[in-house]
Parts: sequence; C-alpha cells; structure tokens
Amino acid sequence: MGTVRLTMAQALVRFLANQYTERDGNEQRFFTGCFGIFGHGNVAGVGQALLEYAEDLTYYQARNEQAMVHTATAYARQKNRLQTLACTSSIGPGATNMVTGAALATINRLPVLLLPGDVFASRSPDPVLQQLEAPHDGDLSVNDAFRPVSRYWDRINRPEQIIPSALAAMRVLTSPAETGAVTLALPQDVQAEAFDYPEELFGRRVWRITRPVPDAAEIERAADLIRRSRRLMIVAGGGTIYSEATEVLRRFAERTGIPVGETQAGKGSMPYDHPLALGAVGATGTFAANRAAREADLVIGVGTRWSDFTTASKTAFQNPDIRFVNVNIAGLDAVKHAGIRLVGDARATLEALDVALAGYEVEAAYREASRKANGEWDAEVQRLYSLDHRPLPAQSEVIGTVNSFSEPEDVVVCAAGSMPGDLHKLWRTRDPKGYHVEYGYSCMGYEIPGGLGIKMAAPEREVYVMIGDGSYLMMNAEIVTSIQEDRKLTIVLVDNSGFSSIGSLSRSVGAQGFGTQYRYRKNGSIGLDTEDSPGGILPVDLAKNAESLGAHVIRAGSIGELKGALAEAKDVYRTVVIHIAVDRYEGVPDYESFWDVPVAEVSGMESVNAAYAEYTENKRAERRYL
Ligand SMILES: Cc1ncc(C[n+]2csc(CCOP(=O)(O)OP(=O)(O)O)c2C)c(N)n1
Ligand SMILES: [Mg+2]
Repeated sequence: MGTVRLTMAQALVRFLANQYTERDGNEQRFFTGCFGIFGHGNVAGVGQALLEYAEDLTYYQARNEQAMVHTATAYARQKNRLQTLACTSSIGPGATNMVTGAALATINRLPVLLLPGDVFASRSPDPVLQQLEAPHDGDLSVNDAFRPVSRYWDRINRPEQIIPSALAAMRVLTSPAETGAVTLALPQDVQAEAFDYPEELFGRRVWRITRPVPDAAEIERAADLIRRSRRLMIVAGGGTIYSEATEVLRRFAERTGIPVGETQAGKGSMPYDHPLALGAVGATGTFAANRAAREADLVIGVGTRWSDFTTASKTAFQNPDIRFVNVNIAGLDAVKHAGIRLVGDARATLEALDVALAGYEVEAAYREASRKANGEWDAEVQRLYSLDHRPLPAQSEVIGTVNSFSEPEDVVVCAAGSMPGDLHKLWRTRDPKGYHVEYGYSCMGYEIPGGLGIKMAAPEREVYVMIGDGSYLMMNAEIVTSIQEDRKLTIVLVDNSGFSSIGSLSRSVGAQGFGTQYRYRKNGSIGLDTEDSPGGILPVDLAKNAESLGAHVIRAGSIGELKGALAEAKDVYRTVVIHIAVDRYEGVPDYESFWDVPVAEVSGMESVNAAYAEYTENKRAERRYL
C-alpha cells in the first residue's frame, strides 16, 4: 500500500470515520459525528478537515463546549458505550470549558473523545491569544488540566505522532474497563501540517468488545459463599445495563429468588413491578431495598462502583457478617468492600454464576418477603404521585404525571437537584434504557445537552428532560441545538425558585437554607430561607427565556394542566418546554437512610449545634467493610 499526503487533522478525521465496534456479532461505527465550536485554535485544522471530509464524519455545531461533551457522553450511555461522538474545540477557554464534561464522562465510565486545540508546537508566535504562560514550564498549557480527568491523554507535537496516539485512544475508548474521556490536545500549527500517512491507517478497523469471564475457581468460591448465606441481595449498577445483562439478571433473580436493588446508573435493570424488584438502594433508596440491605449477609454487586449514595455512606449494610461478591469488568470496582472479585463481563459472569448455583434458591419465606416489600413500596409511590398538594403541586406529583403519561420505552433524563433522588425512588421503570439520571458527577446543566445526546442516539423514543430552575439557568443554550438538529425534547422545567435540594441540605446541617433562593440583596442582606426574608423573590421568568430560544413553551399552572401540556407536547414537532411551579418545601422523605455531609463542629448558632449532635449520632453507623 502507498501513502496519502494529508494534514494531521485531515488524517485524524478520516481515521475516526473508519473505526467500528463489534459485540455479539453486531458491528457499528464508533464515531457517528463530531461536535464542535470553532476558534483560531481549530478552524484551519480540524475545522477545515471536517469540511473537506463532511461526508465521512458529520459535523454538529454546539453552543457551549461543556454542553457538547455532555451530549456526546449521554449519546454513548444510551448506546451502551458501543458508539460515541468526538468533540473539537479551540484553544484556551473553548478547551477548558470541556474539562467538566471530561470529568463527568470519566467518572461515569463513558467513552468520549475530546480534541482541544493547543498552543503552537513551534512556539514561534508565543504567547498566542489565550495562551497560558508558565514561567517555570515551557511545555505546560491549559490542556494539562485534562490529565486528571482523562483515561488517556496526549499532545500531538508532530503530524505523524497521531498514528500511535489515535490507536491508543481507540484502545482505551473501546475498553469497558478503562473507558472514559480521552483527550488528544492538538497544537494549532500541527493540525494543519502535512505528512505522508500510510493508507492502512484509513482502513476499516473493528474493535471487538468481548465478554470475559472470571477464573472458574473464583466463580466456585462465590457460589459457595452464596449457598452458605441466608439473606442475599443483588445491587445492580450501570454495568448491568451497559453489558445488556438485564434479561440474564432477571432470570437469575427469578431462579434463585435473590431480590434486586438498583443504583442510579443501574435503575431500569429490573421492571419496577417485578416481585423481586426492591427499587432504589442507598441514600436515595426505598424502604424495601434499604431494609433488605440492612439485614443482608451477602450482597452481590453487579457493575456498580459502590458510590456513597449507593452505600448510604457505608451505613446501608449493617449485618456484622456482611460479605460482598463484586461482578465487575473493572478491577478497581471488583476489589471494593473486600469482596470476592469476579472480574468479567456482567452478562457472561451472571450466566456462569447461574450454572455454578444449579439447584440453589433462597428460602420461600425470603422470596415472599421481597414480593411483599415490592407491593408495599409501590403503594408508597402511588401515595406520593397523588398528594393533591395545594396551592402548588408537589414535585412527586409532577414526576408521577410524567411517568404515567410516558410510554415504557421513553427516556427520562436528569442530573442534579432534588429530582434525581425523587426519580430514583419514584420513577416506575419499564425499560432498561428508559431511565437516564447522571449521578456520578451530578452535574447541573447536564439535563438539556444530555437529553439531546439521548434523542440523537434513540430518535424513536420521546425524551423527557426533567430539569430544575437552577440547572436550567446554568445551561439551557442547547435548546437551540436541539431545534437546529431537529431532535425534539420535551423539557419539563420544575420551578421552585431556587436550589431547593441544597436548601434542605443546608437546613439539615443547621445552615438555615442560606444562599439557596433567588432573592434581591437589600440592606446588605441576602435573604435567609424564611418567609419574612428582606428583598423578596427575583423577577425571573424562565418560560419567557425558553420562548426566546425557539422552544414551544407551555405554562402549566396545575397537575391537570400538566396532563394537557404533555398531550399537547406530544404533537409538537420541535422542542417543547413545559413550565410548572412546585412547592419548594414539599419534598419526598428519606427512607431509613443516611448521607454523610459534615456539620460544623463548633458554632455560635443553636441550629448548627443541634445538627452536629444528630450528625455524630448518625455517623456512628458507618462501617468499613473490611
Ligand atoms: C455544576 C454544579 N454546581 C453545583 C452543584 C451543587 N448543587 C447540587 S443541586 C443544586 C441546586 C439545583 O437547583 P435546581 O436545579 O433548581 O434543583 P432543586 O434543588 O431546586 O430541585 C446545586 C447548587 C452541582 N451539582 N453541580
Ligand atoms: Mg430549583
């Protein structure tokens, strides 16, 4: 084969267009496009290449670099990590805007390729516009900020260097154990420099995603332990869904009688009405799952990284003899809580475990207790769905109304505020891909760009973006992009005029809701969270804002009007924003759980001292699981 003379950016675009993944015999393109915002750091390099090779790799224009990374990440999650999008930015602020997105992708173990522009490799025009000058280090640029939040990072200082770096990037992106954000920083001069690239670089390349199984001896050890335990529970995490293990999990649970709790990323692993589904577990868990967790002597974690929300800050599992079995593709997670390490693909490992446990099932009474708990929990959900709270409805009623209106295959998306916890408890999931709450980074602003990524990945599903006013204010510009791309979102903007989740968290630590509402500053005081706070509420009209961005806006003044709005929205072809105000204080309770947020040890405020006393008491339940 010969060579082909291309710029580094042209070579990279052509390479990206020819990468495929394959799992279970299904092949698909890995990069279906490239999001970008151009500036002097990428316009002549990657920008020119995307124009020249527009038929090979589709370009999508975004409004905010952080948001476009969220879009790409949500897309990858909806595609179970088998496909993703690349993101190109200029140098400087365009690049660093992507750092938050990179952290989110890496923490959630989702593949995304970031291509920030970088300062001249030649250094000749230094300092170029937006260049950081470090007096002690000539090789430092703002792109070094991507290092801790990337699973692979490189700076491409010569055009031919893209050959090994692009391959290394693909290795990491397509490895379920290693994946996350990959950053290739592209100096603006090198992007436009030519090299004679080997033609093989641009051939179709298939990255096979296999289903490794753990060592047989470890499976036996786990099976032995399971047989010897009496109160068992499965905790299903995101890995269950990414590995498409939900069917196998359901059969395994039915055959053995072991009930299943779900993490945020794992919610949807079981249909909500399955007799062995205990629902959400941990700090935002149901009483059904949290009671089972408290007593359990053996917990099988499947594809979970055991975050503090899942373990209720290590208070969820109180049996002194608790042991863990961790089914996980990543050694990092499999080793947690001194568990038996079943390092492997979730689906293949559950199948192997099922064979090793032939003939085993839990006691009939234990199975029956799970069925009963499932029913009792759903009655609680129904109660919260139908509070009929006045004058403003409760958020739980909004959630119930959207859930009841949506089809099983529709997708709900959320990330931060009080809704993720409420959705974790209350959303009745009916499809493994119907629930998308980003709770690894819980990043305010993910909701709308994330919703766009989901809709791009699954245009046949309606996407319901549940967003608080705080998140909406932080990042709403991708409404414009959703209209540009003809990817309709139904955005339910749940307005309680402030950061209500942090308001209640603040009250629980004795800090009285300080700084969590939209209040005028008057007489030197920004209002505390009390009725007589000076200044009053700021005159913010978010519905008007959504209108100005081109969305079809519906103002719903009650739950009845919300039902009508959802029906109207279904027939609108472009992005809809339904605005509804809710009661800020009518929250969903916690169900026998704890979340460790430290309280001031000394204070002149009585509210803080009372909170500290309660905190020290609760904290005593924390365990180490060694
Ligand atoms: C980017 C970012 N900044 C800060 C936080 C901390 N935080 C979590 S929820 C929240 C308030 C969210 O307000 P809103 O979207 O209105 O939801 P609500 O709490 O009112 O339900 C804040 C500030 C965060 N999660 N993400
Ligand atoms: Mg709010």
